[in-house]
Amino acid sequence: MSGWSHWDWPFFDAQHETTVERLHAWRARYAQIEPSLAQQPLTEQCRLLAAELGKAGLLGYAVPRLAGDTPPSVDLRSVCLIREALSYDSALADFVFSMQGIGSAPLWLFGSEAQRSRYLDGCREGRTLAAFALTEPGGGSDVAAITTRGERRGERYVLNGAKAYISNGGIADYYVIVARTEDAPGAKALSAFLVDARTTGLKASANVEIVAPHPLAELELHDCEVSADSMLGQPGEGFKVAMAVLDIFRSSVGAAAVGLARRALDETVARMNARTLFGKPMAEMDTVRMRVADMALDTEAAALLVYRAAWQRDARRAAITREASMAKLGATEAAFRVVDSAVQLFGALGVTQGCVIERLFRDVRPMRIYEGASEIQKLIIGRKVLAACP
Ligand code: COS
Repeated sequence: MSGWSHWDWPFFDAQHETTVERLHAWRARYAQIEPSLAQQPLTEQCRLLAAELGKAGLLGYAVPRLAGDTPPSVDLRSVCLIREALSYDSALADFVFSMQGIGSAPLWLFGSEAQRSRYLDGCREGRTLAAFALTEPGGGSDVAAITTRGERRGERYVLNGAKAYISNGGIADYYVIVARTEDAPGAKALSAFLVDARTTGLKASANVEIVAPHPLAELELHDCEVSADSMLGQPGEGFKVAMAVLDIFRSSVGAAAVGLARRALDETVARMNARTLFGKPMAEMDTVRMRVADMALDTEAAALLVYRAAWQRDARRAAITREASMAKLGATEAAFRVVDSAVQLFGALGVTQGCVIERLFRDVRPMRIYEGASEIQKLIIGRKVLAACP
């Protein structure tokens, strides 16, 4: 990771040296396990990666231990450093890490003592896989329009509806499911539930295949009964739960995108120096130099947006809705341009199956869609900027 020296930026503290040391150890371990991992089916790869990430002490950064009355939180700069380094080598390892964070955050942010103690240690150790079920077949961008119902019947809620594109669907041990619990439209009628994967009436479909393979399924909820104390937070707080989780993890999607961009840039630099065209190394061609300059600028600017947002949340304990959206939007769009340039400079090899650049191209594309499409990030940023104007 030649360009990976930014952890001495002023955004970081002494504690981040430990994060970086753990990442160096992880990369050495990953190089050992990668060949045998690749022989396993996708779901098994995810379980093994979760166990390894747990053993390496990395999942603890996504699933924090709770200390007394201090409001639970992650060190977002560490989460971003980890996602960047993981995605540089393996988008699947990054996926596993991020899902443990996204799927556990509703518990450590809003869960009761009983809910937390049932699952969080397992999440931190990589024994328990988590999932967050927000998106529905009717759409994912408009959270306030969720149609899955949660009807109260005495001391129980009965869930009916469907969820789509649920990461870890089919392999998760539990799901956080957002459903409409009031007979009213809008954001304030939603509540979040913690549903064990073995609950009767909850069914996951076969794996949905996408360009960047990872466990992904549709969920069917048919008279799925849960006790009233399965709710996370208060009735009507489902939208708040979802936004709180997204506010934390959105900037880290940008970090994962930076990891892909750095890998594309490093691979491109190596190839441009090695390959001769029209009698000289491609690195000596001005057209190549200009494109590589754009790639480097995009990568560095993206990293600055990401670590600015993470620093702001960690150091100032401030809400970072606008900065997180900027980091997610700026970094995923930039990484897409960088990887696309790498494909162009690699020529036919760049679109050949098995070439690292081809894999990066498939890995980067969905990032502009999930955890809030680019258009949603623009909507959030535009609203915030306009509301702040004098
Ligand atoms: N943090 C805290 N509160 C928030 C918030 C946030 N990030 N965003 C909105 N709210 C509050 C608002 O302040 C508002 O409260 P009041 O009614 O008390 O004023 C309420 O929640 C409703 O907000 P808003 O009117 O902005 O909701 P909209 O339905 O217009 O839009 C967006 C919300 C588009 C931002 C939301 O639906 C969203 O993030 N969509 C993308 C979802 C996504 O990322 N899906 C992919 C899931 S992959 S896990």
